[in-house]
Amino acid sequence: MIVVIIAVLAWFFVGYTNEKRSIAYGPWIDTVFMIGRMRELITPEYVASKIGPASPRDEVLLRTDWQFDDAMIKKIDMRRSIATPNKDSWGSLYYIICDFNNDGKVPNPELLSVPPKPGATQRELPVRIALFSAGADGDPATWEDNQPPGFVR
Ligand SMILES: [Ca+2]
Repeated sequence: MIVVIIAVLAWFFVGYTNEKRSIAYGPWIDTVFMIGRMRELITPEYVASKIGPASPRDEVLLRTDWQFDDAMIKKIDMRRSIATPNKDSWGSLYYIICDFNNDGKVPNPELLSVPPKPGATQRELPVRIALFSAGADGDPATWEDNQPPGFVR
C-alpha cells in the first residue's frame, strides 16, 4: 500500500512540476497529506474516546463526524490545508474503520463499499486503523478517485 501511495505521489509531483509551481498544494495533495498525518496520530482508542460510549463499537465504517480536540489538531499541524481532520478537500467526511477489539486487524474497506471494489477479495487488513477519502466524486464505491485508491496491492 505504501508503495502504491509513493508511486501515486511520484506521478503527481512529476505531472505537477511540469505545469506551474505557483500553487503549493492542490485539493488532492492536501487530502493525501491529511490522511497520512491522521494515520500516524489517530488510534482506535482516540476514536473511541471521541465517539462516546453510546456509539457502536463494531468494526464498521464510521464517518469522521466527531469533534477533534485542539491538542490533536495542533499535532496534525496542517493549518493551511483545504482538507481538515474531519473533511477531505471536497468537503466530505472521511471513512474510518478501527480495530476496537484489539486483535490487530480490521475488515477490508474495499469490501464494505456498495458495491465493493472490483476484484477485492482480502477480508481483513493487518492494521489498527483504515482511513480513506471518497475522492472528488464523494462516492466511496468509486475507488479510482478514492484516497488511497485501495488497501490491498
Ligand atoms: Ca470515489
